[in-house]
Amino acid sequence: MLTNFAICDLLHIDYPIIQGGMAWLGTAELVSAVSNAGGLGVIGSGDAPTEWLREQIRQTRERTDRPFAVNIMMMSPFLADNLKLVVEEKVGILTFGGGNPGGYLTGFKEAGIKTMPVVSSVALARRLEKLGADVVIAEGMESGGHVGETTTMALVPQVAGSVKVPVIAAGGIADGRGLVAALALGAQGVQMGTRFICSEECIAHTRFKEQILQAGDRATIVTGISTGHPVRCLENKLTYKFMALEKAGASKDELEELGRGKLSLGVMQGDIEQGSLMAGQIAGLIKEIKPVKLIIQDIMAEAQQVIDAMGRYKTKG
Ligand code: TUI
Repeated sequence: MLTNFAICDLLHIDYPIIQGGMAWLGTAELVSAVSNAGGLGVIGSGDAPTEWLREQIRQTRERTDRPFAVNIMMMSPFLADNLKLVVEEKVGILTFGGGNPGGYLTGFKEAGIKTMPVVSSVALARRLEKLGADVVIAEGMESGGHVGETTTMALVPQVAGSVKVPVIAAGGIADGRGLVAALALGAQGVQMGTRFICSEECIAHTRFKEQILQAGDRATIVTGISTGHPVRCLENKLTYKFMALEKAGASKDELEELGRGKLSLGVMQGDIEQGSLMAGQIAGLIKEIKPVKLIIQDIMAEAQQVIDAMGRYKTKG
């Protein structure tokens, strides 16, 4: 069994596998399953109201004694109240997405909370390390949802070479090969979103999970580049409409209006044509819905096999 991951000692987890903090889907069901299986479950607060977040924290604590985290989405209309709540609730670990949490990191450090911002550039990784981030999650543009411009393959080694804190790789990872590749690039572990959507415990609508299982390598597309909020989703009627409007020079307001409420329509209500199906490029690799525990065990076992097989490249004699 692979061992000696510094990130596991830091976060008090068994395996260097973190669940992406997905809005709507990072609920107590998935979070507790990931944490109980030895990874780090992450509640995805998205743009949900603070009371929803309080309830998810409470339910997660009922279901697990293991460490878990909350993802703070920086564009949330409830940002200020969510930040207050996680301190009040003494949540031990936070991840951040969709914006720069730099101004808040010192405060969390003083409150004894570990912080793991998601970054898509070396510059931001460096800045946030200086401000006290305990870990940085380097997320490539293969990811689902809000994305940067650099691939995981190029971003992770550059971030790992630029900061002293542990780096977690995210974007395009769903199996043991991806974990080993991330380690080879200088990361200490991985964060995965799309792989965990196709778990038994994830509350996503079955039609959304099936769309991921049926996806090929070119199933996703990035829309919203003109609005400054590029988002990767499975291609469907909504993304075609969005692209057509963008091409026609629609205003930011019009495009934002088209996107409103579409994530829950897709991932919760299962409207696979008109809803937003945020998923990463690795969707094409995922062929089975499995229990979270098996997902994590299979990844760790495959990573071990891959590392053992690498021995054949050693020089003889
Ligand atoms: O944040 C994500 N993925 C996301 S956020 C999102 S938005 C949303 N979700 C649900 C409901 C409503 C809205 C969907 N998917 N990944 C982490 C990530 N963060 N990727 C890139 C960034 C990022 C972007 C800009 C981090 C920092 C940043 O700062 C800009 C600056 O100020 O330099």
